[in-house]
Amino acid sequence: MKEKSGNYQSDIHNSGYESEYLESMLESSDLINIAGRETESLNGKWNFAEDLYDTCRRAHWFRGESCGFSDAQVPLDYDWESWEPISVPAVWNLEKHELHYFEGSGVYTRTFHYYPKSKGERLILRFEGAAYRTSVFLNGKLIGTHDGASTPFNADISDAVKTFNRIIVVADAGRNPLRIPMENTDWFNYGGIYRDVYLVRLPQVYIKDWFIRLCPDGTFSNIIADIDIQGADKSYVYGKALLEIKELRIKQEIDISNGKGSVKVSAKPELWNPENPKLYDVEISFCKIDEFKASKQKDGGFKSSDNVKDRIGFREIKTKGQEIFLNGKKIFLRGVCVHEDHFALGKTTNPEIIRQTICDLKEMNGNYFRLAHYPHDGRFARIADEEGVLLWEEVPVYWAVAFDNAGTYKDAENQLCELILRDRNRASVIIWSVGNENADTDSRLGFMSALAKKAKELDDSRLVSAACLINHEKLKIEDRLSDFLDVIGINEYYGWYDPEFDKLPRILNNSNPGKPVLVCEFGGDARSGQRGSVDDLWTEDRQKRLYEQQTETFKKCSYIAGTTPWILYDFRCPRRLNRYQEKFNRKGLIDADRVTRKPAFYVMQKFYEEKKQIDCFPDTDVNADNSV
Ligand code: GCB
Repeated sequence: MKEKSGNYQSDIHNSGYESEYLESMLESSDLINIAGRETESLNGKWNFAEDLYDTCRRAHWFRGESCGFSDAQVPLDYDWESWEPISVPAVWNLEKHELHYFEGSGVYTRTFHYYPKSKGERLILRFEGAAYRTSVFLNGKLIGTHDGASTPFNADISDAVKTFNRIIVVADAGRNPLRIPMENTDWFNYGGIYRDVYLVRLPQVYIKDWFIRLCPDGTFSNIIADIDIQGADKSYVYGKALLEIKELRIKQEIDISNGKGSVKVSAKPELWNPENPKLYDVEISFCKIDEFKASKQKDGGFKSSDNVKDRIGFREIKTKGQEIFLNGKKIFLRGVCVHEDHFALGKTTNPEIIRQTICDLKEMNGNYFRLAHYPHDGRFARIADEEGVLLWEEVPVYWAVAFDNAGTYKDAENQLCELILRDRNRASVIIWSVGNENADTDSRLGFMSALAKKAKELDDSRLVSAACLINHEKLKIEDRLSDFLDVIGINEYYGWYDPEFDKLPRILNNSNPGKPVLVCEFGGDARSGQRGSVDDLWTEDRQKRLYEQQTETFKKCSYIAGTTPWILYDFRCPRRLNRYQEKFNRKGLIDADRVTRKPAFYVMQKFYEEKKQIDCFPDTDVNADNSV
């Protein structure tokens, strides 16, 4: 603690001012599954100011909630109502030209009225995504701070809300070497509240979460449901939950004690798969133990105090030897990587964009996306469930994060948990990835193996992977993390960053991974419309040739179980400063306009057409012994 003098001014001489905001973090343990619940949107115009010196938090501006600028007795440096309106959700970088490279704190504020609809109801304030340290204030009080740009968070504001409310959100986009992601990435650092914000009303005791899936026992005949109930004091929540899946004639009572209940029910659901993305309507209701007897109804149901609805698909994903099996059938993952980056909207997206992205994948004969390098909007997995697309989802443990720092691990694990809790009821999601391109050091091994274990602990119905580096010295697929992964992901850029393409077939022949391998990245840059010979860098011709070489090589390798070239669309990237790139990574198979196909797109289309034929007539069953 620094010595303070008599004329110390705490709003100025306060370099450690941020710590008070980090005392109440909004974390995965607070996350409420709000799928299928009624929401009240807080999207729209908010007042906004770029607060380069973080004065709102430094000088506690948020405390002056009630007095407007005009009735203040002392001069104020802020003036909520006169601040320029800005859209929520949106990245500020594309809202105003001056904010294109702004990486400081943006202060957002708006008001709302609240009238309770039922006695004792709880009110939840939910953010689907804000970048990348966000402090939320309501009526002059700190509600909490969230770290991470791409996962949802919520706060129970029941005790702070009034009839007329002012909400203030400070979204700090400043890159930081100790956080996830760290300060150096190969994508654009968009800032702001860029995903939906809303209010959700809940009863006093409510269904906090549910995890409903096919039991991964190879029989396709059992469904497991875990239910989590939250009350004022979780440990005293006792009662009954009811799980109903009408189409499967399931109506199953579940005992809830200490806020938790689990059940395994036998059922023969039609299995979800890309050709037949069958989803079932699932309903869960809850009744407290002291109200249970009186609430019993003749049809076996009961009058519930809370209920939720979801649409869930049932499928099994497994590996055996060096192959991946979906519902017992061998599958080749015909994929492509995609960033959320959109030319006009940045990281903000909408259902039309997501559906168009899926159409582009299907045009390429694909069935699978690697959603790189951070959790994409939650609607992606929902729409993929409907459209029959498989997904790899990832947390931004990207490159050289501070693997030996305990706080960095906590941040990574929290984001992983938030992602898994958000999406583990989505059949489309088959792989959790714990990171990308991290050098094989001891501290990285400890950090990422712990993440892999955490993913398994939260979810036994999916595969765990990471996009690893190849051992370039030994020319071999070799990474100590592989022992903790179900599937080994590799990134390789032979023919591009390393011009000696022949190393790739040597590496593949030289390796015996013993597990399925996904080529998570390969490719090269081509400026759309740039022509030349196959030797000319940055041309479509060179990129096409590279894709031909790569796909021909993959065809000869038995343990490659899927591929995701880098990348579907060109994307903004401030590190890319040559005349062809002009601040874009140009490795897209489609231009940043999301329309213009480059010739390499059709090379992938042809490769996947061939792979699709094999998938249509599979000769391999998970029960057969296919070990190599
Ligand atoms: C990689 C990274 C990816 C980059 C890509 C590139 O290995 O995983 O984020 O954008 O290479 O274009 O260099």
